[in-house]
Amino acid sequence: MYHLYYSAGSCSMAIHIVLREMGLDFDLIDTSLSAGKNRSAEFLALNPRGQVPVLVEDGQPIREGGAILVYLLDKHQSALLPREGFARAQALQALMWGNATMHPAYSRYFWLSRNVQDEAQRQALLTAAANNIQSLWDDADQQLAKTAFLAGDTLTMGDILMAVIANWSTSLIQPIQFGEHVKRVIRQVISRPAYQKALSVESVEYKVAA
Ligand SMILES: N[C@@H](CCC(=O)N[C@@H](CS)C(=O)NCC(=O)O)C(=O)O
Repeated sequence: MYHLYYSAGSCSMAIHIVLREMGLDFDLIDTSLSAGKNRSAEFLALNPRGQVPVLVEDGQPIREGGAILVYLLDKHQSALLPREGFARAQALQALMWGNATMHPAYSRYFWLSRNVQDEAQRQALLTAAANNIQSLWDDADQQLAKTAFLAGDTLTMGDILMAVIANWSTSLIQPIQFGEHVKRVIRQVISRPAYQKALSVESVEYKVAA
């Protein structure tokens, strides 16, 4: 049995969805960031950075969303991450694009919004960070104009992570314009039963790109 430390709607939701996609036995431990539950002594013992997700298996914590996803998808032989060859490289590229390019672009924005006090400087920095996020979505749309999904013909983990991250866009200083191809994939991803169940269990409303 797996134990997932999560905060509703955050990057941990990608792990939640995948656990459901694979029909695995798990429980969820509410580590709400807004309620400060990620600063509890119990959670900091699992992740001193105070960040979700953390997956615990047999008493052992695994941190870093990208690592958790690859571990689970490999261990349970999910089609969301092909086993070998170029198909695996493409799927890993899509997953890491979400985890190591798109997610940090949003993290940068949220960090600036919390830490820059001077109003003029804050507006300028948030605008620059939002423009950077927009350019990443434009890249994704260009890719998805050429292929059905981020990694090619079939849906992989990267598409699910992309949909989770897209839903963080409502609180930005300027609205993100999602291209038609990105919206097409997001619609397919969020209509999956595992995604819908995760939204409902976490009480998260999907607000963008419909
Ligand atoms: N590199 C980490 C980043 C995790 C991360 O940024 N998690 C966010 C939620 S999406 C978080 O817990 N933020 C709270 C904080 O940084 O204090 C990963 O991919 O797991």
